[in-house]
Amino acid sequence: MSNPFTNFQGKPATTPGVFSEFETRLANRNSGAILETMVHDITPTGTHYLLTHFDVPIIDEAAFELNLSGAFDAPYSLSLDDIRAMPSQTVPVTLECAGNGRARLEPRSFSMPWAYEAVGTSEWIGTPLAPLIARAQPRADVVDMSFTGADFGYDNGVGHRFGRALSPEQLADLNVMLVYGMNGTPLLPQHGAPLRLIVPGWYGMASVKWLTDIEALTAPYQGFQQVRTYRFRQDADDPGIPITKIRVKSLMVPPGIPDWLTRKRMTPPGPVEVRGRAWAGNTPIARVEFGVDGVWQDAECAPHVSAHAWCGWRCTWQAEPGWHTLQCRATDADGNVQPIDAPWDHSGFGNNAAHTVEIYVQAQNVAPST
Ligand SMILES: Nc1nc2c(c(=O)[nH]1)N[C@H]1C(S)=C(S)[C@@H](COP(=O)(O)O)O[C@H]1N2
Ligand SMILES: [Mo]
Repeated sequence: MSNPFTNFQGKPATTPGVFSEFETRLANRNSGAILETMVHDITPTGTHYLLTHFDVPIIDEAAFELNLSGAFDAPYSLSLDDIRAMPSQTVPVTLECAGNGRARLEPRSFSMPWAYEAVGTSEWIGTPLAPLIARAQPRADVVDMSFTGADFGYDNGVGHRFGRALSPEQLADLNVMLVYGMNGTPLLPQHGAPLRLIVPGWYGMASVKWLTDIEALTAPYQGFQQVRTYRFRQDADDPGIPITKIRVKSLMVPPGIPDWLTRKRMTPPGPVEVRGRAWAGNTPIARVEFGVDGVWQDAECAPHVSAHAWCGWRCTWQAEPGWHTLQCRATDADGNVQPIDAPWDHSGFGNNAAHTVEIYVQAQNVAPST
């Protein structure tokens, strides 16, 4: 099918060097977390990262319907009031965008240029999905359940509504929720209001926002966001491996005070308490290490905020004068260790390389001045 975005030649597969205007405009739309708020177990709502491919759809809540259709014996629709009247649960879940860290690959994929900030933890308020699916009575030959959002746009010349699917086995394995609230308040438009999916433990693309349709399919789902992207690939022709669970990762709250432009840091010498977060999908974190110029020490980990959310960590660094490179890396209970160097990926997905912060330890007292 022909459209104005077919055969768009302006997008290189990967690119080195400076960021383009396209990338910086995407970065303005899709804000990232403010790392210093990671002192909180729950990310303040206004600083939860955003990733919206197309436009935020404006949805009339009174007219809203969630439709369950396809290979169900008892398909039906629900209003928002119906969904809000169902048993509600509030679950802290850490969400991370699969593209987090993309900007730090060289050459990088030409897309949303995340460095470290596409992660956050919210208390999602909603109802478990499984009973709603069971009530519709999926037929025995269902192989995929698709979840489609109200947002429509083009990517690589293909017009589509944002959609994803999960197999019956994946649905049985994951505590998927239908969500209408976040941190004690109604879901904000940019986070998927009035209704979204939350798929705990998986990268964010699975958590479809502005959800309006659930369809039971007897053939594998072929939606663009499932088949054409969100796959680990080595090059453009690689069929790739579907992206699922969030890889083990940690971040630190950058210590000291920043330089406006470079975000490099400065701190006086002596003991510095360094804090951060670590997560690995639904797998517990077994260990977090903090490194100074390549010398590592174990950090102390707090309990996970929930089975689906990050844990806090802290350690004391004896800061000595001069420039230093600070890093952190986590190990999960399955023995997966966060790498120091970024794992290459054609689309910049799944970069869980160690977080690196440059800091100068200054002996004399630096008084605030204007
Ligand atoms: N309908 C729809 N759902 C979507 C997206 C989207 O663009 N459209 N983006 C996905 C991606 S890639 C991520 S990382 C998460 C981000 O959720 P947030 O913006 O609430 O942080 O939403 C997912 N769900
Ligand atoms: Mo994402």
